[in-house]
Amino acid sequence: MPDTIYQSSTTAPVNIAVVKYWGKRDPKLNLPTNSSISVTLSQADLRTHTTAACSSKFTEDTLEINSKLQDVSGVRTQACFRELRSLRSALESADSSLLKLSTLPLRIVSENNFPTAAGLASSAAGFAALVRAIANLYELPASPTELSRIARQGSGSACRSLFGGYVAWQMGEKDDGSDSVAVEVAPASHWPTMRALVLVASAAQKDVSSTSGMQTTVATSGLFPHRAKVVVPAAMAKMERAILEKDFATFADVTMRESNSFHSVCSDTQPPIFYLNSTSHAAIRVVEGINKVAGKAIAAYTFDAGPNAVIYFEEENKDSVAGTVQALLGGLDGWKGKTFETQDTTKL
Ligand code: 2P0
Repeated sequence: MPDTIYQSSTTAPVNIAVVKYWGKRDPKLNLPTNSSISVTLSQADLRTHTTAACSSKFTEDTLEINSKLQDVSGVRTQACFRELRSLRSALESADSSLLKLSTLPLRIVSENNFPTAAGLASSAAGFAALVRAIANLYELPASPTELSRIARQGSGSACRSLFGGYVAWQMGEKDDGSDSVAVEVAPASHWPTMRALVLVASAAQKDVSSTSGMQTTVATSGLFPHRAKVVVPAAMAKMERAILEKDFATFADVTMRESNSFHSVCSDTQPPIFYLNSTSHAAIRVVEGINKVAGKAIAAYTFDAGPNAVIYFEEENKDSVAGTVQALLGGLDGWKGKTFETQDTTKL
């Protein structure tokens, strides 16, 4: 049927790293200088919904995000389209009864259920949803880990959004990136009491993009090699164990040290990169205070490439953590807080 439109829809969640990805050893393939671990947030609150369609009626590949047409000529989007088409084309060559979908123009329509102004990075959920929507359209028999290899080329952190729960991105060793993929550490159901409070200090666009910031860090920071070779491998091992043992005190210790280590190499970059502001520092102080009063770590802050805080805690400590943070910081100008659950993507 020449005018038929074939389509498939999917969703992908937002993930927040607790062991941070910062540095590429190969910028073209998005191969990282170190492994990382993230926690996936509930899709009820934060997710990208994407429909991938193809038809001979379409004249060219298009991508629309939140109703705005995007440029698809960039190497990242092109890499994802090329890899997925090549997998479909291999299926078509092996089975001549299959429709030749790989030759048809693609139309991708993507929407976030959270405002871009929420200050949360959307590229991770965005590329993960794009890759899975096309893979579903093409009926590729690919596992989430196999798809993560493709999503990684769209945006590094996107490879972790192919899974729910607790996810590791293994940096890999090979030059072709075939072993730089995401794997599940544990499903969200393994530790279902984990909560994340997202505090928006500023919804403004960041000054220095992650892509250019991390490349300047790799090129200029004297602290960086120590972080990549010594600090992160130790943090990875500790964090995986903390997740498997549901040891919140260790989870919190590694999460906070990791955030501080990442922002330290940012400050050690030339010219220095400052993502945190005085409001972020206030959030750190409040979490330190909460943990001191509790006599143990019941809250853990982390910051990505911006001033917004994500504070992890367990449900039983909701009042002590979320309640205190809201009471102390909620009145500050521009601060907004919301608690999110963690969730398995596979359960949706
Ligand atoms: C992370 N971040 O692990 C770290 C922590 C920001 C700070 O992954 O160039 O948007 O597209 O591969 O994935 C942000 O970097 O960068 C990021 P690209 P990406 O979540």
